[in-house]
Amino acid sequence: MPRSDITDLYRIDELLSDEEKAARDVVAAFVDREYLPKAGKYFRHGTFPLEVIPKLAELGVFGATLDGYGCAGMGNVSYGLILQELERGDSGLRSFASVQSSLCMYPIHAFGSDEQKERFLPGMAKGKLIGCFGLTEPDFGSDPGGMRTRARKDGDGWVLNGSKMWITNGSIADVAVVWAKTGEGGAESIRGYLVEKGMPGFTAREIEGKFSLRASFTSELAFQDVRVPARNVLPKVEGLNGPLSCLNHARAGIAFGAVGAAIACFEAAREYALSRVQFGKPIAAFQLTQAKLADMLQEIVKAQLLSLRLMRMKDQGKVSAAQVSLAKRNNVRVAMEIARSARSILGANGITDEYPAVRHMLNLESVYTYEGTHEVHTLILGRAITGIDAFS
Ligand code: TGC
Ligand code: FAD
Repeated sequence: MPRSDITDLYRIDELLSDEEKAARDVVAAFVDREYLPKAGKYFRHGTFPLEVIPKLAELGVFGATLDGYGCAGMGNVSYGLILQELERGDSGLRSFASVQSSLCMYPIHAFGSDEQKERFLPGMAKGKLIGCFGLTEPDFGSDPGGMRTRARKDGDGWVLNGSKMWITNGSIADVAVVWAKTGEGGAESIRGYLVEKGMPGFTAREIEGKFSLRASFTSELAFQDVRVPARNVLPKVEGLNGPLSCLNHARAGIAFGAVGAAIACFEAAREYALSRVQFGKPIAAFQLTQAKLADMLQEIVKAQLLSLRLMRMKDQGKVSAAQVSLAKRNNVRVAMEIARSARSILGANGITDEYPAVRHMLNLESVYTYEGTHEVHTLILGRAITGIDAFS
């Protein structure tokens, strides 16, 4: 849906092609019609509605930017706008799409054999096969190069041992892209393995007790002597740059997605401020409320322009990791601030799931941490600015 005149103050709409607007609008209509009416319930009950998966597939959401194999072959701006609309629904909904598309289909498409692409991608595009991405481990989050998961060559295939933590879609996935070291040495030996549901020794367990991304599966994966055949090893990638290049793709989408959460919070706060009367006036008439709304809109416009420029550069194939980091870092932080500010405008009502602000506020805590924490992106930028690595 085109944004209201006030939310789209800088007429971003005029910078989009008809194709980009169409990609956005069908997903926006789907989210309005099918997700938002139940978003609070999904969050409250900690459930992800699996029934949305085939519907999203029909809209061309999965692997949207990939060519062939039943994927839509859209540009990155269209993909970003789709993620924006999904995250306007809920970060859990956007996470599902990000992981399926950017973190599972993308590495298979970029680094897989022809046979692997034929085997997995068409089913994933249709939402019939679900994927996940296992990089983080219990003891290695920001520093994935230290991972302990090991793959040992055994005859024709490999034997995998180790564990992965905080894996989105892990317990429902048919295929997991698992990153493991092949030797005892450094990150240069990291390779990607396609571990399939049901392989003996592979288990996935849901992580309980989350107060964030409740409408999303987040799992721990364990590998005990899992035999992975040679045909399930990604042949075209070795080293930490493999998983990190998938993250470039996903992080750019997250930068765009976070704008959707911010828009949802801003629109809810504005509507409430206009109708809620205190001291004989709508609270929107108070200067302090107007200042909050003005700050929100200003940051939304800036974040939208940043995301759009990022994706246009990505379409031209010339985006750098530092550019991606700046957008992820900025947009997620401002979305968090906007969610918090919207929550305050909503007063006591703002703490319930009748309104979206507190749900987005809690979800964005995860988004701030995953795909590189805010601090990691600060250090990536710091390294780009100074040439000095301050990670260790
Ligand atoms: P460093 O020495 O910097 O790099 C090692 C190798 O990787 C290359 N590289 C990249 N390649 C592609 N894209 C990037 N962004 C890259 N950054 C680095 C680099 O050139 C080098 O290649 P080579 O060939 O010279 O060996 O590695 P480091 O160990 O110092 O670590 C760098 C650091 C900290 C930036 C990196 O490890 C990092 O990004 N850490 C954060 C980990 C992270 O983001 N994990 C995310 C897990 S997935 C997830 O959260 C999904 S949430 C999904 C959802 O629900 O939406
Ligand atoms: P740590 O790395 O232990 O960091 C803890 C704190 O220390 C952070 O504030 C961090 O910024 C700070 N810190 C660390 N190093 C430095 C430094 N050098 N300088 C300054 N500060 C530093 N991972 C996957 O592989 N696949 C997934 O699908 C996935 N989905 C996720 C879903 C959810 C809901 C969540 C919450 C996480 C998910 N993750 C996933 C994991 C996520 O990528 C990690 O949580 C993230 O990389 C941070 O790792 P950590 O939690 O171990 O924190």
